[in-house]
Amino acid sequence: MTSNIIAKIKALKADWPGNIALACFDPDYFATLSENHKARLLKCLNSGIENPDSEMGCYACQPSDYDDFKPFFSKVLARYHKVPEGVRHVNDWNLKGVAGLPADGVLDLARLGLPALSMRVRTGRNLRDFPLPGSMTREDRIHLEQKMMAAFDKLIAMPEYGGRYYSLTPGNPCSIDDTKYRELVDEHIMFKNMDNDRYLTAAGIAADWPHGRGCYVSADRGFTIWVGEEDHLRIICMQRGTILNEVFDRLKSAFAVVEGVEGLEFAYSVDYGVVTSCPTNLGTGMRASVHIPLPNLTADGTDSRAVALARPLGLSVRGVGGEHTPIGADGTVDISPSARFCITEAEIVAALYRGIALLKAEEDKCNLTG
Ligand code: ADP
Ligand code: DAR
Repeated sequence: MTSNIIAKIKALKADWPGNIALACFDPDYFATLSENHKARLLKCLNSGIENPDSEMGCYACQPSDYDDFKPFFSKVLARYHKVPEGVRHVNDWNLKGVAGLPADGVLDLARLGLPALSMRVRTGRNLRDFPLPGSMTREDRIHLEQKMMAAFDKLIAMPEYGGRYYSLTPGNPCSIDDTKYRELVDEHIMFKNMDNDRYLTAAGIAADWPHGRGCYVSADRGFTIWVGEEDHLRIICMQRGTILNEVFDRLKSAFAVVEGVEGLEFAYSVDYGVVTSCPTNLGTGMRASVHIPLPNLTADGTDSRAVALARPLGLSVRGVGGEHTPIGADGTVDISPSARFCITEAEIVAALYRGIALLKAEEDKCNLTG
């Protein structure tokens, strides 16, 4: 069986050079592993084997995978994040001292000539006493949801974070019907049906859908916590406005409250920082994004020009429904820094501000040149 899978990986590697996991798979290293570790590593690569068009092509399935398979993951991380192998990640939410900030430290989009826009910052976390989503059983998923529902009771009692939990688990006392689910997805509050994501399905991350899945939402709908998506938790703040500091600082405060809930112990690595399912999120687990209309750069109805301009600026361009979705009819796109590893949380939000300024200048140039 092993020789067959190695031959399959070798063939796929030749046909799909952009698949980082396949490119970094070393048969000689693989041969040194025990049968148990061979099976564990192949499970990490299954999504990229079944979906050779993957960019990353692998997910961690146990919190210790990044350390247990360091010769493999250190190559994957270096190639995707474009950092030296073996570099150590540092976390820091403090904006003070971050290079390139305005003198007063205020990241105000209005200063760039922009109106109030939808701003969102999220970070992922996984509880260290559970397998990562790719290896959870249905019982694990239900147990994790119940543990989080007890934690949410503490948030519900707090004026600035109080709200309610919406569960997708059949029979859960907080369960919602499909109409409410779709309403929350359309509001960009709840995550999309994971059964429709072939990468997450092949990774085992979408297994048992929708059991153990749900979303906590604060009363003002500006603070949400996803339960059971690609990571155990996605902790999110989102608001319409122009000052990025506000949404970033609210997430920083809200996360500190969540982290302080007794019994919630998150998975961290001394080398890699926050442990996440996907290596693209490792380190900070943070995506900071703005939905910005770029009608000139998307005048051809696609994001091609925006992507070509954004990539050298270290920015990702996605659709208004998030990953793998189309841009808005009015040319609105989701812009976020691509870097999440070997960059601090504060540097990410500063990079978003700088990136938006540069992209806005390119959009305005189209107005001048027609
Ligand atoms: P993530 O961004 O956490 O990796 P997705 O790409 O699946 O997850 O996006 C999750 C949801 O968040 C989607 O509905 C997407 O439209 C929404 N979203 C992302 N950024 C923003 C934003 N700046 N404003 C409003 N909604 C956003
Ligand atoms: N399609 C997968 C996802 C990579 C990044 N997106 C995440 N983690 N949601 C790939 O390997 O390309």
